Amino acid sequence: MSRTAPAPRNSTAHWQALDREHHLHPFTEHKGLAQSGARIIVKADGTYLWDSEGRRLLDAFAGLWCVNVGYGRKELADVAHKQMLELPYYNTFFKTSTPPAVELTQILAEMTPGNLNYVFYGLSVSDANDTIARMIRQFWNLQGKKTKKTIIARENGYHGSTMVAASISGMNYMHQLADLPLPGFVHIVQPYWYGLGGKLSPAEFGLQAARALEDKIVELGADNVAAFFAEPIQGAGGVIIPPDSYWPEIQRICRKHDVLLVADEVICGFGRTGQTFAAQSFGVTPDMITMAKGITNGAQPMGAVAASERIHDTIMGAAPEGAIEFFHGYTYSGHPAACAAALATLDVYKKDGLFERGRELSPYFLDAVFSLKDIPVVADIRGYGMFAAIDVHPDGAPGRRGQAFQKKLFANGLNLKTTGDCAILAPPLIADRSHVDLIADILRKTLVAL
Ligand code: PXG
Repeated sequence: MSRTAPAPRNSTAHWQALDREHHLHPFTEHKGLAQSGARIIVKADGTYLWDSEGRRLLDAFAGLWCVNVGYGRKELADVAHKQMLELPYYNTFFKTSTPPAVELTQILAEMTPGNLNYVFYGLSVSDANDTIARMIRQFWNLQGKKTKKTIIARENGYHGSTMVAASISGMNYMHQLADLPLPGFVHIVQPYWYGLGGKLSPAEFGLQAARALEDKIVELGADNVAAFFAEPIQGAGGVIIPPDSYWPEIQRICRKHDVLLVADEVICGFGRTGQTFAAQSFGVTPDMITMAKGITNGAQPMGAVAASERIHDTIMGAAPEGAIEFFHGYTYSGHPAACAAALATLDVYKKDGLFERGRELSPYFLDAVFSLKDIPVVADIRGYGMFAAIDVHPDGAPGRRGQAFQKKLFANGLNLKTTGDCAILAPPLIADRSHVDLIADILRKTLVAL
């Protein structure tokens, strides 16, 4: 117990001291946090955040890839408020539903590609990916192909933090101390041309990276492979944009070997690539997709799975011996306030034409980011739609310069995330040219002085 006088209530020191005492943070190095204290964010509006020191930060990371329609949207708060007065909670188990869940499902079934007409709700994409892994097992068991069990995903992919989602993820540092991946999850090379392409052209490398999937399927035997999971563009892994040749070849391989294709659209979905879902941008039709984040603008926790008719008909259809119950669900599946917030968010996308707006702003945004290429500390720049990443040359230990970069950006009024020595940009879709100019100015000023 400290004998020094406590910090005044509501001061930064007060929040930091209390936070340090009991709070276990996700993806955080706690020894370092204890020394520096947490950054305390106290409010937000539009594309800006404010911290407890009164500093205003332009948010070039949409919260955590969530806040596509911006902060402080009254429409979202109003519908959630109204719903919480009308029916704050009821479950969707045991043949029950609620109006917001019914309406949302209808709209999502229309928005999703192909015949992905069936939607299951969860709270996050970690649990949505668990749900998919479970559905896939049931699907192949019911199809009578009981050996089709292995899930293939990619190195450096991120699919969440539950035991199954972390096993699908291909980040070694997540696996190491937790004895992961679980049996039955394997990983292939990521389509990262800048890092792994060597002398190949992007198109050649895209085909080679896709064919690593076919090699793995042949090695394991197609009768043992259930599904391939991938983010259309890897987000957390550093905005890894596959060459154009990659996705069509992946689709061809999955179809040839009857391996289900699962697209994790949690970051890419809802306008980030210029279309509703990135699968549409890349011209592929997965069997299942996961979505979250931009579905409610982050204002309520929600994850969702969309499944094709084939999957639905097999899992939920009549078994030879009679009806099958789907023994899976979460207390908050289809939560009425979350569904209401999602309906309001989807309405804003439509009313404000935000997917078109992102598509129109994208060339200006990408030009602004690529204009930083001349700065000596910049190693690589990648971008697509309203995504971008800037790799800086390492300085000593990997990630050291990235961390210093992020810290200086905050000090200069820009919020974004760094992964190692890579800075990631995903501004809200409501951003305009003046926000892009400010992002580019702060980046240049900070990079030049790094
Ligand atoms: N899949 C993808 C593609 C994600 O980006 C998840 C699954 C897990 O979602 P939940 O809702 O369970 O958190 C995510 C989450 C980062 C970062 O560093 C990205 C996420 C989470 C934390 C950090 O970019 N995305």
